[in-house]
Amino acid sequence: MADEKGKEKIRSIDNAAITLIEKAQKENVSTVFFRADELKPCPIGVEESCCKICGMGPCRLPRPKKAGEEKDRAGVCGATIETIVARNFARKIAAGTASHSDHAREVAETFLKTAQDEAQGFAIKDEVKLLEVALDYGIETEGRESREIAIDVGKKALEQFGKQDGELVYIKKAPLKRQEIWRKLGVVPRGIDREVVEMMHRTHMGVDQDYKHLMLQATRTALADGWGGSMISTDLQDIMFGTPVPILGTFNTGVFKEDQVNIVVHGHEPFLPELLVTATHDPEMKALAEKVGAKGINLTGMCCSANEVLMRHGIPCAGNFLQQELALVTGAVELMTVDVQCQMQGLQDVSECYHTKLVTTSDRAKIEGAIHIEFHPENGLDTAKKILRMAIENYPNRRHAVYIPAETQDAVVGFSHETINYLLGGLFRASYKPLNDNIINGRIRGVAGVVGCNNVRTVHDSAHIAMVKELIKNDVIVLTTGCAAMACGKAGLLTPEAARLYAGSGLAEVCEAVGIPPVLHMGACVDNSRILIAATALVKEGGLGDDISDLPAAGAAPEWMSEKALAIGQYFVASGVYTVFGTTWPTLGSEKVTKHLFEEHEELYKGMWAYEPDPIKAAGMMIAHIDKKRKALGLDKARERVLYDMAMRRALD
Ligand code: SF4
Ligand code: MSK
Repeated sequence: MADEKGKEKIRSIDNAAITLIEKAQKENVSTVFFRADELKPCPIGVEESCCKICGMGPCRLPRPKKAGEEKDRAGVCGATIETIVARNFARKIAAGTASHSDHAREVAETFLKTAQDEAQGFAIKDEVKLLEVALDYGIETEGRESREIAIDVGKKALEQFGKQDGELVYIKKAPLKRQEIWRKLGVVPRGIDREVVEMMHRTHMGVDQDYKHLMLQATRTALADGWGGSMISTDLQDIMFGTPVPILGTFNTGVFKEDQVNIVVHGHEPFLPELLVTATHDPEMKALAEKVGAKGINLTGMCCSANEVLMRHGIPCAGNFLQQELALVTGAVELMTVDVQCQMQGLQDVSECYHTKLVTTSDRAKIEGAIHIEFHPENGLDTAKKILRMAIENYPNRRHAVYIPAETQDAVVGFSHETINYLLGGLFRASYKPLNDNIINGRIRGVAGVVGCNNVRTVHDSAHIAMVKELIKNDVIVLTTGCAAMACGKAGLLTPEAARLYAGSGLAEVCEAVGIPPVLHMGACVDNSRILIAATALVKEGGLGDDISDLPAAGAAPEWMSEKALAIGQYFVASGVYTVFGTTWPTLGSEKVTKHLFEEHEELYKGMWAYEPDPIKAAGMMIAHIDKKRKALGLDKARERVLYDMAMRRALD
């Protein structure tokens, strides 16, 4: 489709996505890409200069168009623009934290049912991790059965949500210096639900009206996500489904098979996807597939559900956030399941254009028009088989010519903190020492976490790939999760060969010696908690300072779109990480709030936010920060940033 100037609009750097967007256009199927053309962002809302939390508003307070026309801006109640912008930002953090944490609650409840033998098809798979987590929770393990320990772990995990005072247990996993910073500022979360509820209360009309004070509670809320809900999800999912180890995976929409029953699991909770993996091996299901004329059953994933089953079972990933509707446009998908988060309502309309059955499975999320089959752990395997049967029986109903793009890309995925520890140090001396040594000797310049979503307001995947290539070229090893990880997978950056092709000589040398890619896939959005633990392990190993903020490290979400990303960003900043977001920035309506986040947060947390939509410039900012930290550690010798000229960038693209 052409833009206003008649130029063909570039929507993705992924050829599979491009061809399916064109197919959708030809078939007159509405997707996020076309809806975004028709619906431009509200210029007042985009900078959050608008308050609509009471019936006297909405109060719209745009910035003056010309310099020099600045005047005090306040809503009908007198709320200043600082209060309004901070309140909006804090509410987004509360929503993001609530999302990760409600997922975690579901995990903890299912974990407890599993331990009590009430969950059909689940088991305690990783007993070593069970003991580690029990230790974190202060649970007695000596001479006790795994089942008893697991019941106590499940109960203790659930307590984290309703606690009213004290501290979340995982807070003590952070470096000691970090804990002291949080305690001094009074931002240690007491209980997960409590912080979210208090945030919503304090942002109600006429409550907390001091932007710095609001941001302290926003920080406490975000920490309840990163060092609370998300970490609980990661740990308990690992115990139930297995801690990921490196495994071969395949990315992109080319993973669909024309002559097989194609199913997509989409969303975030790994319960049903895990049991669908089991159900696809059932001989009865295989026979049924044959009976309807299919050569097999092809289970695939989308978004973070994909990450979960990809890194534990090698289930292929059909794409990231902006590809969810496009997957159905292939005409090859018999059934897509969705549970919670990041599933577009537009999926229903697209599914109706083809033969696809869209099935909602969570008791917390329905989509009008979709089939609702609720998943409960008590009869989880039966539900998985029922859904699988429905998919198989839908195979003969394909009514359009199937088009499956050719693009697929193999990758190595599943680098948990435990695996990195083991891979670097070996079984008998598992440690981060080789990584620390290589950072100290300069072969590796630093570490970057590149995470987050796709956003239709940028060219799909372009910012992720440009940023990650720039970082690894400059010897910065990248840890990645979520849809960013999938972008990297599709672009071939999650292979050991990528080190030779794209990394600087120092990083390439280390990757080749250890046999790892220069970009490490660490899982789903909740698994950003793995990055916190990896950063803490680097600190504890020694030689790189005594806090996360001392590390030559930075974080980024160049294509973020969800409120969860803001919660993640705030807990990274509050953990001492310099964090750069792209696409858009939701506090630009207030210079003071933006300055507070971008500058004054450094004084408070030794980490701060930054905003830069150009991914190359953003990578440059991250590298400059890494170099600043290297200098502070006395490691600044012999490091020069590789600057690209246009020809080099074109070659990379
Ligand atoms: Fe307007 Fe104040 Fe009501 Fe917000 S709380 S909508 S600023 S009157
Ligand atoms: S799915 S939150 S679009 S990473 Fe976790 Fe992707 Fe962002 Fe959703």
